Order: sequence, then C-alpha cells, then structure tokens
Amino acid sequence: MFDTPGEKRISRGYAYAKEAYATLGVDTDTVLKKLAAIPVSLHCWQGDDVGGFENLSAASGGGIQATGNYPGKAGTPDELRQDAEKALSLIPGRHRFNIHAMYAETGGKKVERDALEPGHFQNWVDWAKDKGLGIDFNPTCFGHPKADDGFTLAHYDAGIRNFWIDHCIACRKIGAAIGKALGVPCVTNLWIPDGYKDVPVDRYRSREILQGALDVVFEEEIDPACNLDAVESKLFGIGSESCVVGSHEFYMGYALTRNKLLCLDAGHFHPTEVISDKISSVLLFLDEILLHVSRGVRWDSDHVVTLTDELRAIAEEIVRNDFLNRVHIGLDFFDASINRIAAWVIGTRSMIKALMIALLEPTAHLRELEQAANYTARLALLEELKTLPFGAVWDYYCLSSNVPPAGAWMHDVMDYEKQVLANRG
Ligand code: RNT
Ligand code: ZN
Repeated sequence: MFDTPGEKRISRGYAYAKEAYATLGVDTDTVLKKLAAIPVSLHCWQGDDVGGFENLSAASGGGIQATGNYPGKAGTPDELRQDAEKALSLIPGRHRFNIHAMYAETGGKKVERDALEPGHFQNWVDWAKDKGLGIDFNPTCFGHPKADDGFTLAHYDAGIRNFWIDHCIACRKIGAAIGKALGVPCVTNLWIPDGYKDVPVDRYRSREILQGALDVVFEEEIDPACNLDAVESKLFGIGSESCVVGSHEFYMGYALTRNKLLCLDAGHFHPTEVISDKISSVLLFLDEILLHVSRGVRWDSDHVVTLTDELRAIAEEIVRNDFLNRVHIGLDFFDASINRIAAWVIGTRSMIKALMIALLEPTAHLRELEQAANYTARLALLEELKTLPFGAVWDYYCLSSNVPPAGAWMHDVMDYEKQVLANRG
C-alpha cells in the first residue's frame, strides 16, 4: 500500500491534513479509529426498488415508490446479496444490512406473511455471518392484497388488523432469532402506511385502534440483547395526504410510554423541518433511537443521500453529544434511475464522510466559545472548518481500509455493470 504515484499523493495529502487538524488539537488517527467502529445499516431495498421476492405485484404500494428503470436490477436474493457485496467492497468500515419481511426465502413455497419464521431468513443470517455484518429487520405492511386499501394495524376490520398483528409478532421473533444468531441485537423497525387520502372525521379512533394493535404486537417481552423494537412515524404519503395515523406525536408518545426506539426518517416531516434538530430533544427522554437517513427533495422522495448541510448536521448532533451508542444509523432511499450499486455506495459513503467531518471538529473549543457567548468566534471557526482538508483524510481512510478512494470506485461499479448487471434478464 502507498506505493503507486496516486497512493503516494494520498499519503502526502494525509500528512498535511494531519498537521492542519493537529493545530486545532484534533488527532486524525484517533478520529479514523473511532470512525471505523461506527456501523451504518444499509437498506436492502435500494437494490431492487423495494420489490421483495414474494412475486406478489411489482409495485411497492403503501404510498412509497421507486422511480426509474435503470437496467440490471437484482431479481433474486442471491443477486441482491451479490450486489450488496459489491457495494460493501467499495465502502470503508464494517456495517449492517437491513432487510424486510418480503425478502424471505421460502424455497418456492407460498408462505403468508403471518406465518413467516426465522428459517425463512437463514440464508441472510449465514451470509451476514460470513461477511461479518449485523442485520436489521422490518415487517412489511405494504405491497400486499390485505394492505391494498391503505390500512393495516389501524384497520377497522379486526380480521385484517389481526393478520397484520400476527405478521408483526412473527417479525419480532424473526428479529430476535437473527440477533441471537449473530450475537448483536437486530433492530426491528415497524412502519405502516395507514392513513387517509381525504380529511377523516375520526382521527382519534384510528389512533386508538393503532395503539391497541401495537400493544398486542409488543405484548411479549423480548431480550434486548437479541431484538430492539423501533416505531417509525410519517407526516403524509401518496394516498395518505390528509392524515397519517402513525404521526410523529403518536409514535413519540408511544415510544416514551412503552420504552421503544423512535425511528426518525429524514423525509417524514414538513419539508423545512429537519431531524437533526430533533435528536437532542428525543434523547433526553428516550434511551435509543433509530435514524432513517434519507434525502427528500420537495417531498418524501427518498433520493440518494448526499453530503448536504442537513446530513452533516445529523452527524454533528450524534458525534458532538457522544450519542454513537444511542443512535442506530440506518439509511432509507431508493433510486431506480441510476446504477443501484452506485446509489448504495454514494449514499453510504456520504453518511460515513459526514460522520468523519463531525469527528474532525474541535468541539470542546467550540463549546467553550458558545458558553462564553462568543458567538463571533464560534461562527468564524465553524466557517474556517469548512475548508480544512477533510477530503485528504477521507482518501487516506478509504485506502487504508482497502477501499478505492475518491474517483476510483466508479470504475469498479462500471466493470460490474458490464460483467454482471448487463447479463440479467
Ligand atoms: C416509508 C418508510 C419506510 C420504508 C421502508 C421500505 O415511508 O420510510 O421506512 O421506506 O420500510
Ligand atoms: Zn423510513
């Protein structure tokens, strides 16, 4: 390593950056050690446009939709794992993989969602073990005939409601089995699409029904060493513009009173509202939270995560407050208009880059300035930090993690596209 002219350039760049950060009292080597220990949960559904492998219907339903038709989408679990492996080989660090119930492998047999068992996810567990990955899990309460009218756990019909309750109970057991098998807890996140296209008359009753259903889902205690339950709120979806039953206030209250993880999805609030500002509030009252880091453009569009101000702010909130053990960082985006492996790589590398930049900050000094009400110096320093050579630190991190640095990984993706993706039907 560090023999080729390109690698030598990265090595020289790092030496310069190390000195530059040292003048601020920041040790870049320590930063990179910390960074390497932060897992990011890559969502499997970027790889197949939220399709799953149950052959039910092409569309995801539930008001979420991947747009685009870039060729080469994964059509089988093996293809999806192969694609994920490719993406992971271009991402520094050790991470997690987030799957949905609809990615079950039932050996060609039709298994209803309320009858799913840990065995249907054995291939995922074996794969994760082999690759040193953790796994997170999700019930799939959409893209199914029993969810076609947009209601699941909050359905007025007890038959349909119970079907989804049973599905969610099955999923918690699957999560627990996964966590047990891998020796690290699985975060099982519950999101349901339930909501009204037009103005409802009785919001309270719908929310009361949801509360009751959730209490049944969560009745059985599960060892938190195996499974952690999270609940995800939303403001609106396609077809649920007027009222989403599982709103922020609903799940905030639910998580607080039932000791659950709250999942904050970056696209699930008013367009000018940001989740970075919520982390410090909710963590005053909750032990742990889950993030669905996403990028909404004008609405909950789930664009690929990029290094935006908000992404940086999210990372800063986690790092500055030492919340790394209380915030589970998951990604949630799906873009079918570009190479799907590149989408994973861009989004995950951006997340890690944001965490690195936050770790490179001389936070203690900034805090002192703030406490002394020296807002002038605080602003001046925050601005100066923006042009420090973090790109050189990033390239060095990639290279020393055996991952291509900036500008190099796209060649791998293009080769893979020619050799693998182009041959898919
Ligand atoms: C939908 C939620 C949810 C899904 C995934 C597929 O608005 O964000 O998290 O994106 O479960
Ligand atoms: Zn989400």
